[in-house]
Amino acid sequence: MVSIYGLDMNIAFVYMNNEKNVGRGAGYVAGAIINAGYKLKFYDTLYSPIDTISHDIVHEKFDIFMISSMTMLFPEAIKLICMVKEKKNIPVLVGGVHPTIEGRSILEQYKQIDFICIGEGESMAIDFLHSFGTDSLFGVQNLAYRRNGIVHANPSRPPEDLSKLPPFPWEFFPNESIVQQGLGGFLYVTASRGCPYNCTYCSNGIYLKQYGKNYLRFKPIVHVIEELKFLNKKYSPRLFYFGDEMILSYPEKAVELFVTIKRELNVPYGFMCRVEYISPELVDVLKRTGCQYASVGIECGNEAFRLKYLNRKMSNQQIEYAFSMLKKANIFTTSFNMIGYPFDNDDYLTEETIRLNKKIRPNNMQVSIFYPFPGTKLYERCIKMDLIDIQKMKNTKEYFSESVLKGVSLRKKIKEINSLFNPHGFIFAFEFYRIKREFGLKKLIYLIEMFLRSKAFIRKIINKLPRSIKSFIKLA
Ligand code: B12
Ligand code: SF4
Repeated sequence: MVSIYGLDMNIAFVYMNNEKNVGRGAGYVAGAIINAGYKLKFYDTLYSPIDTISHDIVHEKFDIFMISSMTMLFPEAIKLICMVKEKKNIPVLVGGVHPTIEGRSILEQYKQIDFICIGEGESMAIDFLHSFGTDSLFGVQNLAYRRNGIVHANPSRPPEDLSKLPPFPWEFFPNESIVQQGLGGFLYVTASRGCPYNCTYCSNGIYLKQYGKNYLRFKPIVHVIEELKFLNKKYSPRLFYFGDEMILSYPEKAVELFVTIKRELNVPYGFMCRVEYISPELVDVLKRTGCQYASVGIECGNEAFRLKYLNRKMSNQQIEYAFSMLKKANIFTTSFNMIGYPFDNDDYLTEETIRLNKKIRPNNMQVSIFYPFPGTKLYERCIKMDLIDIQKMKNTKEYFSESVLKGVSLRKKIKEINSLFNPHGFIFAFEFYRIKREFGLKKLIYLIEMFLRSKAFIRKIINKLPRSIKSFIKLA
């Protein structure tokens, strides 16, 4: 079935972005649309200001305007949609985590938005385009829409079959977004989708609610390896970083993947995970297969709080054990921590988090500030207790510099903690780790000693030279 407009439709696709990074969700949906034969122009707001995009959409021949947004960038997305709609009546379809959570209320609130994708969008977008302009459009699964002023939300479709996804369109993103120089050459990849947990501050629970356990899927390993080979050849990253929500929730698949990476590519890799998955057996595999990096969520140093308010059932002992195993295996560790919880009036929890980190001594500590994401349990609590400063929330695009809770300011505190744990920044810590790994600690100390000695030796010789030569050297 193809719409009355055929494959001739021109789509403007905007990825709301504020970080040098690749938009996985936006990329997959845009890639699926191109793969189905439609014409699409991809915009990344990190590189194209929204007034340029709006000008393009108004003046170029586009038939549909699609946009992908998370919560923090949604006010900016609305601004762009309004700018376009003021001048051109083009149908607007919005997708992403935020529209998935707030679908109906967005359609009720913003008349400029015509359609919302609730949940995953690859097949939905194709069905949408195929049936555009016909009545069957209103039967497309995962679609919410307004008709005669009334908002409707269609039933959900099953989660995407990851073995059928078209290749990811890396060419939509500039090299500097693909290879993370700020992380010393990491390249984010994914092998799975979904996470079985339901932490009270995380949006993952929304997908779990929509799809149930079927949301957890692993890509065919051969597809992942093909992609890694392509990326390795084209971008030569220094490390492949699996940004999957919880790659280790498929232990056998993950182990098979790591073993295949070692056999077929022999490149360093890393991942995000929870301490529950770190066992001596797993660490042994990680060690043998070239794992160099693991970021592990702690979130708060107080065990009782973690359990009661964050729904994270892990003990401090488990955390200490997991970090000690990873460190013994010579894997660089980052701990993920959050400060500024709604109930932390006197920084008591923050102090406990600092204390736990001092004990486990990760190579790097990442600290973010609690942000109440709509649809999460902690957001509901904050709303009930009237804790959120709505204006601050509207102006906040990331969660590393300030709290959005009323009367709370954490600018100073977060700087203080970062300088306590990361005095020289991530790159320094990771490069130091790499050199140490390459040469061993003894050789590294020897090299530093040699370097310092040779510097002193050269200085001695220079001091003995006539003044005219010395000043020439200085100038050079
Ligand atoms: C990997 C990851 C990252 C990576 C890459 C993110 C990216 N841009 O894709 C990095 C590290 C860069 C990152 C950064 C951030 N992230 Co992040 N990240 C994730 C993580 C772990 C997985 C995301 C993912 O790949 N999902 C799989 C894809 C396929 O799903 P998806 O993105 O939702 O896309 C599907 C649908 O939404 C839909 N869709 C999406 N767009 C469109 C558009 C149209 C037109 C249609 C039809 C459909 C559609 O189809 C897609 C494919 O099926 C999630 C956790 C989670 N549970 O999702 C958090 C998560 C998405 N991140 C989150 C946040 C807050 C951020 C940051 C803002 C953090 C910060 N720096 O302050 C930044 C923002 C980056 C940016 N875009 O500007 C939050 C978002 C919460 C929310 N309600 O908005 C999440 C949910 C985690 C959480 N805290 O709850 N993140
Ligand atoms: S474990 Fe991580 S991805 Fe899973 S629900 Fe908790 S915070 Fe979200």
